[in-house]
Amino acid sequence: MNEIDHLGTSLLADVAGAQDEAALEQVRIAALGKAGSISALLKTLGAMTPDERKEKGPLINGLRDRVQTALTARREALAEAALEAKLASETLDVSLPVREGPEARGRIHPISQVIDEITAIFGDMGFSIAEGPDVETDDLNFTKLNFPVGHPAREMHDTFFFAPDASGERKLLRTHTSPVQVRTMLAQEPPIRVICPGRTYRMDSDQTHTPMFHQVEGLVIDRQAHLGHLKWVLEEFCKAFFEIDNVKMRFRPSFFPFTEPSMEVDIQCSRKGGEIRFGEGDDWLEILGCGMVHPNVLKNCGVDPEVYQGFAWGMGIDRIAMLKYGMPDLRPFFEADVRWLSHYGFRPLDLPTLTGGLSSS
Ligand code: 2NM
Repeated sequence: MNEIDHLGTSLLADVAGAQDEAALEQVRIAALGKAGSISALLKTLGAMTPDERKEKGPLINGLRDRVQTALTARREALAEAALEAKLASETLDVSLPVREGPEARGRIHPISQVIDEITAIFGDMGFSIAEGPDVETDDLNFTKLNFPVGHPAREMHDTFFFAPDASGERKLLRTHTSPVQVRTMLAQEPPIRVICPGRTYRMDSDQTHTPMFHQVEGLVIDRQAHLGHLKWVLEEFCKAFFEIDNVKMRFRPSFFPFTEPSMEVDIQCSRKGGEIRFGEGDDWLEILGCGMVHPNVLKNCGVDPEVYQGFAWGMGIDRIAMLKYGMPDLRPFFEADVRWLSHYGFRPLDLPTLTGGLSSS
């Protein structure tokens, strides 16, 4: 074999043996680069006699063309193989279920859920939501609500008082959300339709009471607001909240300083097998208090009782949350135990709506 064929065989073997594009480039430089073996052969042509050049020229040029063709083919093959390998290593199974992130594992606390449900129901009836401070004045929590100073009704609430400030004023933790309704009446002209959910505090702690609990109170003030409207609003609320088509309610006379007449409301239920069901059976369960706003309260809040009348109600959120979702014990509500929350909590993106369902998860 002559020198040219020998070099050709050797270079083609190098091309075939190159395992990646970098190795192939080294082979190209060794053959066709400035100091490459084929370039060196091409340079020898200049020093040859015309006859010699006629013989060797085509051989050397043929060698260059063959090696160049082989390099191009090998480069394409390597690029294709690299792409195949990349595609094989990067396959995605788009049919796999989505892995839950931390935001999907979080849970909404049942109290937040129930406040959202109540808000959706009363919002749909045209009520606004109002909030106020947890630390209140004696005036807004009691006096304006027709609890006269020294009146025994103040004792009913087991109030947490703060130490008197420099001016001698003694602030307190609100014992109900009624001061928010007082603030609303003082700030707005009737007609008023408002609900006030929030934290409330009483010095009470046993199996069914915690010193902090949650209430939602409602208030309607209008020229002709009357007990018939009150009964309708509460019935519609109970049907929507407990997700039943029909509910029997019982209004019993009661006493609150801020309403006259005052009533406590029971709803019909059955307690077969220790499980409470609403809208059936012949047992009763107390769920809220209500009444016509006392004329003294209207006066104290800048509303003329000769022109306007109103009704109001209040209920414990914690209690109705327990009833609706079958929770036997109140205390875990405030223990921040993730095991309890992952059992009783709600999915964060399933917001309660009247059309989409109040408690779909
Ligand atoms: C209740 C029961 C009955 C009530 C009254 C008022 C206000 F500010 F209008 F006077 N707010 N909330 C009320 C009435 C609350 O809770 C058991």
